[in-house]
Amino acid sequence: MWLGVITLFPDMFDAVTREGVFGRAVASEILSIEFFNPRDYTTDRHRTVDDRPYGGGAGMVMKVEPLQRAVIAAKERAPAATPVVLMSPQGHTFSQTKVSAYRDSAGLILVCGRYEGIDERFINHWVDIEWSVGDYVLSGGELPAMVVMDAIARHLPGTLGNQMSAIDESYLDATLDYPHYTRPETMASEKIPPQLLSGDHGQVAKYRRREALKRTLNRRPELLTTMTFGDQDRELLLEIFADRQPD
Ligand code: 4H3
Repeated sequence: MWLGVITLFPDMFDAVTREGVFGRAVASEILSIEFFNPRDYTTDRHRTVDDRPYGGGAGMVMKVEPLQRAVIAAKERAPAATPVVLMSPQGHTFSQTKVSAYRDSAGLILVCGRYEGIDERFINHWVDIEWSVGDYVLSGGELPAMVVMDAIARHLPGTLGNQMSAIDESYLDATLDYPHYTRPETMASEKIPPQLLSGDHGQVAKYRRREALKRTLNRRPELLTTMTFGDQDRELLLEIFADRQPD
């Protein structure tokens, strides 16, 4: 996948493009990432990328032209029909379903805003999709862009060592993840759930599904309304309700 990032602070991305799953994906060319800094596309001596807002008010607004030239440059490098995504508190909530929808795309252009915001005419003319990583305002779109990049990169074929660990995640069907354990077997007298030591894969899968359903019911019950349940799930939910205790 090809990623183009429009940002005033490309150096912010060094750590995530060098380290971990994302770094390995870049190193093994599963992913390529290019940066386009609007300041490099200014034409005035002061390399101006922002200006005062019409209508007054505090702060500055990002100008159209430098962003526009940066996006045009990115589109020249991007695969055909690569969507332009703006990271914004006004966007649609980014979610695992969005990851699944875009992980097979040939490319994405991510626009990272700064200041009070971006001139609306740039958004109307150039932005295809607006995504929000949550209902809060950050000083820039860079951290949200890194969140999107990581979520998508880990689902690209070959990025995660054991591909199953991405697919196995119960998030694929909106339930929260089950608890995880590793050695030592006993810590502060808290033992490992015996089902996980049984060596019986069916038992393990059933234990994990029950815990995922119980945790989702206790913490994010609204996620269950988006799901359809098979026979085993219905059975597990009845067991959960029967011995319901606070999580
Ligand atoms: C995205 C961007 C939060 C999110 C963002 C999010 C800076 C957008 C500036 C940048 C505007 C403030 N904050 N929740 N901040 O995904 O350009 O509005």
